[in-house]
Amino acid sequence: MSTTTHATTYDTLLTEDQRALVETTLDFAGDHLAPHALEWDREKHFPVDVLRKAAGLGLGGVYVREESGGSGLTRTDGVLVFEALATGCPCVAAYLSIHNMVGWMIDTYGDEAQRARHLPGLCAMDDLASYCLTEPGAGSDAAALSTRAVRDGDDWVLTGVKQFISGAGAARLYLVMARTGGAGPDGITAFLVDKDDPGLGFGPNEHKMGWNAQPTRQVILDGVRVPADRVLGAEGQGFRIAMNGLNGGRLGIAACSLGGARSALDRSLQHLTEREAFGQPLIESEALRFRLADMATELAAARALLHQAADALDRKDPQAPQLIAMAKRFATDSGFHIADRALQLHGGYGYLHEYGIEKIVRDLRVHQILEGSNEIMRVIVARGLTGA
Ligand code: FAD
Ligand code: 2MC
Repeated sequence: MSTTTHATTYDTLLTEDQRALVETTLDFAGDHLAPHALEWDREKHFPVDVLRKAAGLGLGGVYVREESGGSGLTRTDGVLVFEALATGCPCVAAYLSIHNMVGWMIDTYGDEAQRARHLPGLCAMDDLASYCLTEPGAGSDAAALSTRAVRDGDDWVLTGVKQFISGAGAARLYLVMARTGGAGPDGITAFLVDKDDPGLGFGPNEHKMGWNAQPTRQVILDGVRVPADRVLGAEGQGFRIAMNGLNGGRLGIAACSLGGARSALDRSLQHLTEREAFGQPLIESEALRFRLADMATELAAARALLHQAADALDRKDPQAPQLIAMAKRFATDSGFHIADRALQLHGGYGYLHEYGIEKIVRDLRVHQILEGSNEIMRVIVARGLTGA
């Protein structure tokens, strides 16, 4: 499949190492994700064995420091990796992004014992991770969460329900944000909960529009008792830890939208070149060529903004959360619109499962909702502008 639509937009800006990273990841996506993506979508199959293969390339601990057993890549490298992976399957790539968000949080906020306990398994993807912030009564307003953790002697006892948790049931480790103090963000603490902890249960796998190659379930905490060493970071620091994790996660999800859109654009170019109507290939139609040109332009603009935001996070720029919110909003909206236009360019074939375009549309739609909806991204950007 041609990648010429993209080479001019960013390849020249990459270092040799980054180019090799992109090539390796594209090969992995082409060999191990793309050929099976439609079947996984149909069968609602979560390809854990393939995730473990990805870990062999260092993709289980992308942002985990090398001294902690990870790949020690930057956020700028990370957006390249997740865009490339998502060309094969945005859904599987997005789960990997979530898993890596949790790994980074443990490496960054965990103590030595926590890093030693969890990171080897996470980096090898022998253990999968889930990030548990959302609740039935608290989604966008995450600081209103009501899952409670009550101190009992040396233990904490957690009670509540987490909603829409990616990887739930399959994951070994659940990073749970729970209320240990008063109302608002300062009363929240992050906990490391193990699948086998008594009292932990799961709802059924949700029936979804897309993202079918990974499970989404409620995580039900019914008096889950954990020792005090399961607190990640300090008591009351959980909301900030959760938000700092999401800064990186939002970059990853945005990159997955670019990868899906890139694949949809490549397929459209190929389809218009091969499909004939009115005595010539459709690609000869200027209207359709202009459509492709706009899609490629939007993709390049979204990528440029995303790379700028990733660089800001690497530099620990205080403006990074705003730039990330801009990039997440723009890249996920653009990605979805590019995929939707690709579907139109395929005519009736775009609507058929076997052509793979409608799956990309379904998968990318949710990126506008999760890891902070695009309305919340606007809230963050507007607060940055107005200071309130
Ligand atoms: P609500 O908060 O109820 O929002 C409803 C609508 O109102 C949205 O359009 C929202 O943008 C808008 N809105 C809300 N507040 C404002 C405002 N102040 N200004 C303007 N508009 C506003 N969560 C996890 O913690 N972990 C996961 O692994 C996870 N995975 C997910 C996987 C899937 C497939 C899905 C669908 C969700 C997942 N989520 C996960 C949850 C996701 O983050 C939330 O769905 C999202 O944050 C929105 O919350 P909500 O669904 O409660 O919507
Ligand atoms: N980076 C760093 N710190 C942040 C931050 C960010 N992106 N966002 C907030 N904070 C800090 C903030 O600076 C403040 O700290 P301090 O008091 O020290 O200054 C603290 O967190 C509280 O922030 P706010 O006062 O802004 O809190 P508020 O409740 O008003 O709103 C909002 C925060 C709306 C930005 C937050 O609730 C939010 O991001 N909501 C969306 C929830 C979300 O993204 N969910 C995703 C779930 S995961 C998922 O979907 C997956 C698929 C994995």
